[in-house]
Amino acid sequence: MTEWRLRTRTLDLEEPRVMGIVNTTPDSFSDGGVYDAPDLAIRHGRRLVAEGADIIDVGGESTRPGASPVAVGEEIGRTLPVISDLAAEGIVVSIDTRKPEVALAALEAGAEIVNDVSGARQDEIRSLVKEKGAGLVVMHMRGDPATMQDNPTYGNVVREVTDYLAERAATCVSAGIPKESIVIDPGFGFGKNVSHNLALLGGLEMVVGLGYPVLVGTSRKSFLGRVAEVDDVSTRDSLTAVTSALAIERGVSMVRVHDVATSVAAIKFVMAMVRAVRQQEETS
Ligand code: HH2
Repeated sequence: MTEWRLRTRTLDLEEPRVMGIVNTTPDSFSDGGVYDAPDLAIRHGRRLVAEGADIIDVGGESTRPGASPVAVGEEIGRTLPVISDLAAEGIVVSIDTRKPEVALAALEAGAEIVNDVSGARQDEIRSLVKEKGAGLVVMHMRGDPATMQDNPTYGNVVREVTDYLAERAATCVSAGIPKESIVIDPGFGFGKNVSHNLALLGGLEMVVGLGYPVLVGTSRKSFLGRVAEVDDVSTRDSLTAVTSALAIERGVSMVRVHDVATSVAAIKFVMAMVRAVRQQEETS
């Protein structure tokens, strides 16, 4: 049985899980400024849980290319009221941050997971995740958000991302973080062009093969609209659901999405198909 060990509990990963996104930023690429008052963000988090989210990922700094950096105090001020409130209601909360100070404040306010898009490269992040017994998402990113989309190049993107995640996860385990606390994420859109993202989506089985649960976040990312040649939020949400379901079918454990209801429906559909295929195999 696959479980994700978090700060105060474990999450069963036998069934696919959905992480709902709550950005408390004024400038996130798809929902910046919509939930930047705590009461709006808290209400939105509750709504995503009602729609089927298992985890709420709270972020206070945009990672879109060219986003303005946010000071530690400001990031804590944006995220903490939302984290404390949702965690007090029993909701599993993760903090989307690259800053150890923000991660620490979030864990002390009730967050269970640190979602670090920089791959837990900093010693301080690894130490505090170990000390607090938190769950950790280790994501692949090329460079940093300011420069990551400046002509990213790979020989074999699937192999290179997989090798990077294997190396990062091993470093976390050497630092004393239990393997059961780690989830890996190929980082769609982080230092990848359209072809890289498509190759990664098709090649997810290699990432899954590392033996860590995998999280995938395609939600509303620009490659969806670019490939479909129709670019509005509703098309991006539909394609998020399609790519999330595809990822789950390829063995991914969890998806990170803005529009929870549509992805939950798509995942239900693909899981019904997976079960029907298994049943057919057992009876023939
Ligand atoms: N994508 C974004 C932010 N955090 N974390 C993980 N683990 N995986 C992702 O793919 C991922 C992430 C970017 O999306 P969003 O939060 O909507 O935008 P912004 O960074 O502009 O707030």
